[in-house]
Amino acid sequence: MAKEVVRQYLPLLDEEGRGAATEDALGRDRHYLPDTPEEDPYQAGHRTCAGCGPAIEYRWVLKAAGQDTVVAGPTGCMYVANSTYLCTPYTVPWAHTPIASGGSFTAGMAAGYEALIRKGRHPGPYPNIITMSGDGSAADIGLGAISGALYRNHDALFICYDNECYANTGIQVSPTTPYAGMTTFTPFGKAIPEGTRLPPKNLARMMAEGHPHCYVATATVGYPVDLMNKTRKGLNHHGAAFMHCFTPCQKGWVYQTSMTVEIGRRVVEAGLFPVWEYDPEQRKYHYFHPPVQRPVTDYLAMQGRFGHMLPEHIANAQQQANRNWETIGMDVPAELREGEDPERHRRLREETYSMPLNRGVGA
Ligand SMILES: Cc1ncc(C[n+]2csc(CCOP(=O)(O)OP(=O)(O)O)c2C)c(N)n1
Ligand code: SF4
Ligand SMILES: [Mg+2]
Repeated sequence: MAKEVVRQYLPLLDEEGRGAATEDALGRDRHYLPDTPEEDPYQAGHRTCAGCGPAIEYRWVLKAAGQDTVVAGPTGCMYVANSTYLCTPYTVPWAHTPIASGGSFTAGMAAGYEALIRKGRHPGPYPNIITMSGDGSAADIGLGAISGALYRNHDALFICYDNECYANTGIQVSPTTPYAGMTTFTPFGKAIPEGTRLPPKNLARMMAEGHPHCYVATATVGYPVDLMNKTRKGLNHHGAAFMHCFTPCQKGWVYQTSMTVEIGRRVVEAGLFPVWEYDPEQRKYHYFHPPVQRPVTDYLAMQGRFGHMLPEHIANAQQQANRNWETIGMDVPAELREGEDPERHRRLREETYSMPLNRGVGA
């Protein structure tokens, strides 16, 4: 007789009751951490760059998932920099997959574990099955395989760690490279002064709209507890779940190493990466409303990849952010509306901030 497939339940971490919080001048909780698990299935000793956002994301996700987890990683920085011959930083089973097949490999793992448990060949419970693909894989080369796995509703969590470029092969443009983000394939010049002219692919929204039975969420490394809880919600969801996580790449984006987490917050506060959850039962989006709303320059000026932007480009970026504020149901303050006018940036250039010259604001 077929055995029952028993699923795990991972309790959510407390995001309220922030007794130990110390707030910064802008009213943000800066140092709050609940009782996080002590286990670290992603250990120190890997070879990613200092301040690597994807490495921070890997660590928090695997901390949230715990030891009864299996992980797949398609080709990208988080495969290459983490695994040298006979050596990985994982204390859980991990497999590399070709860049195109993170979705299909993970679907196979999920179906395989179900079958083994039913046949009594794996003692169970059903493990936490996670694949973490770069944006080049999840939004481009491996998109079809992930979409197929989501559609067939395999019980696994599919994560895109988004460093907005093909980092491992030398910081080339990817479908999630933001407007005006410079990469080695989109240098700025006379013909295309903004570098990247296209808007980024809205990957998470595509996944939610296209697979309405799946749990879908966006997160950033700027909000670790939120990232851990969304990992757990995705794993607790019976069926396929997708998470799109914003993960700064200090090598490709050119910023001070210590600023990774700060950039993960500022992108949200600048309205350029809305953080939300899609609940498949209610078929509704739940948007996070950050307590601080900033001009996009507070975010852009921290990174060398935006250092070439001209006033009209900054105005375009502010326009994009303002539309995002409207989409998530927040008012657009007058100062941010004025930022849609290139003239304002021409005037401010000499006075308040240094676009297009990058001085590392916030460092
Ligand atoms: C089919 C295929 N095309 C190209 C490559 C070369 N390649 C290896 S890693 C990589 C970059 C992947 O980018 P992304 O998925 O965003 O991960 P990141 O390196 O940014 O972490 C590429 C293009 C490959 N391995 N397979
Ligand atoms: S290039 Fe970027 S993504 Fe790759 S290891 Fe370095 S910081 Fe991380
Ligand atoms: Mg990438």
